[in-house]
Amino acid sequence: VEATIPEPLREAWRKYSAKPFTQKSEIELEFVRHIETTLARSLFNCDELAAYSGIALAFRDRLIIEWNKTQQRQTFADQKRIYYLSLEFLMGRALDNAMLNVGLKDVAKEALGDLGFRIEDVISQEHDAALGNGGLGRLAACFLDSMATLNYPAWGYGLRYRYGIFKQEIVDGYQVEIPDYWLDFNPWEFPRHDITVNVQFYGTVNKQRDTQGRTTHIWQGGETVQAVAYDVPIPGYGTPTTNNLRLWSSKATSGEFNFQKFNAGDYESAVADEQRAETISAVLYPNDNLERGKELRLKQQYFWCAASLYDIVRRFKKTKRAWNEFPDQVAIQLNDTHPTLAIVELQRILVDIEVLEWDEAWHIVTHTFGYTNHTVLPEALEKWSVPMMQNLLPRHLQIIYDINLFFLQSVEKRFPTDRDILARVSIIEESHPKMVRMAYLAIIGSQKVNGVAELHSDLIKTTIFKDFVDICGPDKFTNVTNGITPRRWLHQANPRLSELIASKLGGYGFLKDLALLEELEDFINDKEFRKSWVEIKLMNKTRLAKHIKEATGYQVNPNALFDVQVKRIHEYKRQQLNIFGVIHRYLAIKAMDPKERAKPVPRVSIFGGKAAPGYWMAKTIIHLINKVASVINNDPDVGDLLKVIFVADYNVSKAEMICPASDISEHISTAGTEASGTSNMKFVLNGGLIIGTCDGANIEITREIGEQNIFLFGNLAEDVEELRHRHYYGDFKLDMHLAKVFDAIKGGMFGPPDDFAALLSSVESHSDYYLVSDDFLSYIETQELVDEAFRNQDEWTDKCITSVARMGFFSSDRVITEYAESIWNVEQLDMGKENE
Ligand code: C3B
Repeated sequence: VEATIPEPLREAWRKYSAKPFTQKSEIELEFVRHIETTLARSLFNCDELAAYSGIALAFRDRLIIEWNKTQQRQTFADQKRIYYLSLEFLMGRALDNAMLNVGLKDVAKEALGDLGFRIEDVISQEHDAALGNGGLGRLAACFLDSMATLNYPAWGYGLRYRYGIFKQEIVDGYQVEIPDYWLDFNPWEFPRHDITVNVQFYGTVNKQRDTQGRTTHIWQGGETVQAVAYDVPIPGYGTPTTNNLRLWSSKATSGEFNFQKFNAGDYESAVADEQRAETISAVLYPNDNLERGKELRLKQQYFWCAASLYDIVRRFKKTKRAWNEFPDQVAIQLNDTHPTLAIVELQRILVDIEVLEWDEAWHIVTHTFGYTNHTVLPEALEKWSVPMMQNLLPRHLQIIYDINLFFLQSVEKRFPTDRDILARVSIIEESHPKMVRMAYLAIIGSQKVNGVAELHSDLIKTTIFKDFVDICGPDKFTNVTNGITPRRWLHQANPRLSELIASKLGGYGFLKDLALLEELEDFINDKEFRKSWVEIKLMNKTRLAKHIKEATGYQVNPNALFDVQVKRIHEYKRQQLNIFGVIHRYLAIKAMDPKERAKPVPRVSIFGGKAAPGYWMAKTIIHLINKVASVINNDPDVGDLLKVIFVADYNVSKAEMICPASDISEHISTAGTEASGTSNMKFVLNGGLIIGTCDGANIEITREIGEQNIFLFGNLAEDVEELRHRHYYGDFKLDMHLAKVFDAIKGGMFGPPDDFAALLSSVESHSDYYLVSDDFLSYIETQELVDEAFRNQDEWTDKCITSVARMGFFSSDRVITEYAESIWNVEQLDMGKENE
């Protein structure tokens, strides 16, 4: 039977076609129907989890109707599409976001209320979709929101991990990792069992001559695994556009490869093969800014690139265009080097399968891709061993060698006298074993390379990719400073603040045009407004205090200064600097005459973040924070003056609670190491101030909000190299205040000193690579300025309001518009009247 229903029958279909609901009664009907039928519960048998499931399924249906229409509209418009390839999409919860984006949260709240539920309790039942580690994955999620909101025809492509980032528990002060199996009930995905791609690995390459006498390469894989598509609808805010995030899940190919074993009676080994296939998409690698070179990770990367490319090419071929039009129809953005094999795969498809000439194919490839670099840390730059790649992807390695050969030939022609340049820029590093430098391959195969904040984009041009600027010209390299979606990070996370702003600006237009926030400055002297502003901050702090009490047992005072550092634990992000500063403060309080102790500003130092399971030093930092917390929090001399809290299992939904509750947040990386940072933007947008180094986007935040509204300290990026050099040659003296902190730790104040010996010696006797000692004095002095500023609550509020008003630049809508115009050359879909 034909898939398409003939015209005369269509009227009957249209009559019953689903309409997106808008009314409370319709939501109630769908809610109860799903609970009774989809969930097979008897009437009235409904707890909060079932209520979540029911309302989520109702909204899922709502989204999919618009999703279908969006796909039709985009097919019909036949414009260039964006494909965003990312190994991580740190989405967090979907229900609240879906309700807000389609503009029905208030209606849903009433509907749930009618049926006996509080919407907050229902929302909090949802398991975070945590398919990412940190900033890079969350950036991808913000981009999806903005691309849909701005009506760009865009697809995300990723992997459907069965296990997301692990759950963190703190046991005796140590991090313990618990697997995050999150797929028990996930109403937000649609399995597409009809959309599958066979992906091959291993095997051999044979040369053949075709009928025209040309040499072609036949890759005969030794193993084939099936990729199955799972689609996740991405609703835009205030628009019907609902884009698609396609996640691939791995599965054994049906029939063929276990058939022989099965016939031979080897049933168990046939099953083992099936399981091995499923392993590919089983687990997200839990490293942030660190690469480990594991074969399974390379397999993940190729599996995902091959399936995505097949899908993209299939869609292009349906339009029956000539190959040279491919770059006019397709823009593929590589989120870091993780998807670099897509470059090689497209060249392989064009040359080996579509039999284009090499040069013609390469022209198409190099006009299709863009590459975003997110780090300059050497340990995070991907390199794959040549023997591993030879084994797993023999044809791809050949193509990489050819790309490299042609590239080096062109370099040699242009720089005939520079003897070392070829070795420096070769995709192949001549080490033992040889390594494939993925960033170089990504640069050579892309039309544009961008960093994620101004300083970072300058640094990649002057340090790690310097030679490529000389070779490719400066125009290939550009900057697109990161941003965040104001829908999730203001409206959803801080509904009261969003409402207050809307009441002053005459509506929620700022959620689509964040620059409108600047009008807030007109209200800076409005007494009622300021009062509400302060009350909202206090309410948000009280909510966090309640969570802290439930999670840790510690009672914190919501009127104290909340000082927050939440992000992945990493030496370069310098949580150690923060906790050493806390110890310094503690020692100062202890040394005070009891009568003097009324003076310091009461503070709660809040930490949160996961350490990669194999990153021992990061785990030691977590341990120290927790030990310091248990000493300080139980010291009667200190009371409310200082509390230290470690919030376990920091994730997107915790961030939504924490960001609105900070007075000050810490973004204190060694200058030049944090490419951008994005939580800095979230905190300021929610009316908190920043203490930070001159690094990443902190610099542009300062430029936008004004230096008087931020607490900057520490050495500059341009001085780091020199300082490291001096340390290396023995010119190092531990800061005297830090020395006292170290003495306290060594004296056993926070438990057995041996537990922290390696951490202290990374500063004292291993050259203090991250400049903790060099920045310590400036850090503690600046923290005193923070105290002083906080004492004057009126001025503090001035700073907060002014800063929020000037944060318009950091919307991910601005970011996506820049990518679209300067890198992708893609246009928004004209929505005609629909978008009114
Ligand atoms: C991060 C960087 O560490 C952040 O500075 C940056 O804001 C974000 O990416 C987004 O651009 N990053 C990450 O989370 N994981 C990596 N492997 C590399 C960078």
